[in-house]
Amino acid sequence: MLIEEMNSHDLRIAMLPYTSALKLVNMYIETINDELFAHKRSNPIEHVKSRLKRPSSIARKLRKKGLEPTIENALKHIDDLAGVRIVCLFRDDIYKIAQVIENFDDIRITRIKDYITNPKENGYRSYHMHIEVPVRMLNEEEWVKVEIQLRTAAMDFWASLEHKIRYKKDTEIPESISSELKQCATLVDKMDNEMQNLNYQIALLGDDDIIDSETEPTEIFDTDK
Ligand code: 0O2
Repeated sequence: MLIEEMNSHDLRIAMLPYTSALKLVNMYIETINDELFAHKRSNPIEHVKSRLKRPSSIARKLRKKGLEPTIENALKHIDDLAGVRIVCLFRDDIYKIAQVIENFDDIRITRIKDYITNPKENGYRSYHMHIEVPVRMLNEEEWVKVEIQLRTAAMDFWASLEHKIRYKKDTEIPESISSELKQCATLVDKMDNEMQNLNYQIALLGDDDIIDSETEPTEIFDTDK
């Protein structure tokens, strides 16, 4: 059956494992955040957003891949039905958090796409982890796919605007806008470099502990309904 023709009850049932997977991954991330704060007095995660992909977005992606937009195809061919975005202030924090996630015993890493080291042609930068987590359903345990995107706040700002332009417009993006966006991506990268350097210099002053210990671990979650 075509996704867009499914009723909301059937869709919710089909997506239940992904809803549970998101809860599990959010719990892991909260643990990482709390542990880093407790042991290192550091708050590397600025915020976390999680979402289930909308039916219209699933159908669009399947059509783009040349597939019929059915739920079976979605479950088989789409890796980001459940998605979590972790936004950090500094680029180094992205790799630190990715490393911690990789070390979790009960997470399978199936694919890494490092669009920070290898940005996309349009300037897009982010670190993508395709993972699987074990979800206990009523009758069985299932390994469920989740895509984690890690980026800095500056990369997130750029990607949000680019996403809006790309999906709002049915027509091709004018060359002038694409090229300006690409220039902005270069500026964002430069700013991320400079902020990272500044952060190192501040840490060398030896007061980084004082700065962070003034704050409790922040409320990092923002879940799309
Ligand atoms: P939405 O609306 O955010 O969900 P693949 O099957 O792995 O080859 P896929 O899944 O397109 O192809 O992989 P990719 O390129 O890693 O993209 C996965 C998601 O990353 C996208 O999901 C976007 O959220 C984000 N992304 C990737 N490239 C770009 C980009 O150039 N600009 C922006 N703003 N985001 C990007 P969706 O389904 O495209 O969109």
